[in-house]
Formats: sequence, C-alpha cells, structure tokens
Amino acid sequence: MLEAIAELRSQIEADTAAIASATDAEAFRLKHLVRKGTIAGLFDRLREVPKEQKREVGQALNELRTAAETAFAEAETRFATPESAVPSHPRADVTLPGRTLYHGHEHPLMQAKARMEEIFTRMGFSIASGPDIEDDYHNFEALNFPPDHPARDMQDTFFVESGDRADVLLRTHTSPVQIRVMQSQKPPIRCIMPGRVYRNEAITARAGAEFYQVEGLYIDKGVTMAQLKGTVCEFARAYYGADVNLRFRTSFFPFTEPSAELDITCFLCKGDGCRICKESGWLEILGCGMVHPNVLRNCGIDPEIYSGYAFGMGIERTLMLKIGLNDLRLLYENDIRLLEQF
Ligand code: 2NM
Repeated sequence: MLEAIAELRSQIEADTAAIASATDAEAFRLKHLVRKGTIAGLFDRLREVPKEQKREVGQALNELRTAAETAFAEAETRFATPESAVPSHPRADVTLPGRTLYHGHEHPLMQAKARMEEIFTRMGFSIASGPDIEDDYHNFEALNFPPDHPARDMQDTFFVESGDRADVLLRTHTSPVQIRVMQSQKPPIRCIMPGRVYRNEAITARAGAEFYQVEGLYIDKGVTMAQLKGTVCEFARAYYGADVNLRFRTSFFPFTEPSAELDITCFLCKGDGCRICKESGWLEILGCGMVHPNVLRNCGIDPEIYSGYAFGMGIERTLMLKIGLNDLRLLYENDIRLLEQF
C-alpha cells in the first residue's frame, strides 16, 4: 500500500509539473481529486490495510491529498482569467449577420436635372448659369414683355428690397440667363440653362413658389422651326421613352414668334381622357418657339442675319409626368418611402 502511495505521489508530481493551462489544471483535478479519482481510490483500499498500519498509511494518504489539492489550487490561480478580462455582458455573437447601412443617393429631382443635362449635352448644348436675383430688364423688358403684362404684377413676382431700386426681383424663369448669354457671346450659341426660379403663387399639388426649370437656346444663321421641333421631340423620346406619343401645338409667349407647346399622351388614361389631363388625353411638357426679333435686337443680334429657337420646361412637372406622381409637394418632403424608389 505504501508502495502504491509512493507511485501515485510521483505520478501526481509529474502531472503537476506538466500543467500548462487552465484546461490541464482541470484535467488534473478530474484525474486525482474527484470522488472517483486516484486518491479517493487509495482511500477506499484503506479497509484492506492491517490495523497496525492504518495510522501510518492514512497519514501518508492525507499528506498526498493535501499536496495534490495545493498543487491544483496553485495551478488554478496561475491560469485563471484576470477579472478585468471577464466581459460583464454576454459576448457578442460574431456569427450574426451585420446590420445593413442605408446608402443615401442623389435626390430624384436632381437625378432628373442631370438626365436632362445629359440628353441635351449629347445633342451639342453646353450648360450656362446666372444669378437668381435679377432685375426687371433681364427678367421682363429684354424678353419683350409689354409693360402691362400680368406676369409683371407685384402679385406674381417676388420683389427684393434693394436700397432705392424698385426693379430687383427673384427670377421668374431662367430666360434672363439667355439674355445674358446672347449679350456676351456671338452666335452660334447653343446652350441650356437649368436653375431655380421663383413665383409668388399659392402652394398647391401642382405648383410651388420655387421650382426648377431647364431652358434652351440655339442661335445661328438659318435656324428653323423644323430644327426646333426635331430637337424637342427627340428630347421627349429620350426622356420618356422612344414609344412616347407626341403632339406639337401652337401657343403664345411674348419672347417667341411663332410659339408652340409639346404634349405627351396622358400617362394615366393613355389618351382616353381623365381627371389628370382634364379630359383632353394630353399633358403639356414644354413651351418653345422662334426667338422674337425684338429679343434678338435687345441683345445686339441682327434678326436679318440670325435666327434662333428657345424652349423651356419645369423639371418637377416633367418628372411628375414621367413617374406618375400626382403631388409636387412629395418631391420636397424627403419621405424615405418615395426616395427609396429612385
Ligand atoms: C419657354 C417657352 C418658350 C424662352 C425664350 C427665351 C429667349 F430668351 F430666347 F427669348 N428664353 N426662353 C422660352 C420660349 C421659354 O419656357 C416655357
């Protein structure tokens, strides 16, 4: 029996020396210190020991157990995780899928503006811009608006207080940029003017006080109405699709003569007539015409030598007609349910 104890002692000493981790320490405990472990096994055999040896053997076994327990306790502290490294909350489950980040993108209105710029620049137009704050001359006078034209009414135009000047206003269309281009450049002139315009109107589903417009201008020798028609129809086919149904119709503007408007088949009723198209089956998308000789003269261009065409359209309106949106205000509310669709 004493031999068996000595044998186990050297085994335990070897195992103690071999402990290199918390897992080894636990294996040591399971091998030697549990109820069915090696030491308990020898204690069980204490029964077989003759009475006169029991005291000596029991003492040796107790010493062995104390030594093994001490070795285990020492190893356990040596390999224990420091308290500062124990997470105070459950560990993150790194196998869970990540949260998808929402990617922002260009607003649908600015996408529409960029698309129009793309279509016209491919046709050879360049892009011009000018001030939002204008004067009566560039916004009305040079554009052949008569002094009593209703658009010049205080009611329709935002005037800007500017010292003792009474003629400063927010442009009501981008045409004043065309005046500035014609005054500063020699023909041939071929450019578009996208930009914000301002009208003193009640805000409804169809019209706001600020909106975006794209106007275009082409001045050269021998520019014709047929070229105008070809250009605006080609634009409409590029923007709405090659199969769009178009109607070119006479109209009136102070700055063009003759003047026309371009219509597309109503997106809702496909031409049958409905509430959206006021039962006509058609929706107006742009105005255009041959630049009035008075306008050319006002800009120092001789109408006997040069002719030109111009056109203009609202970006919100043409976009609404493209996507079937019935309320312009939706383009300004930034409702994610609308934005996500574009
Ligand atoms: C429109 C419709 C028709 C236009 C004319 C001119 C200018 F400066 F050349 F006279 N600029 N823009 C024009 C013509 C604009 O918008 C509906």
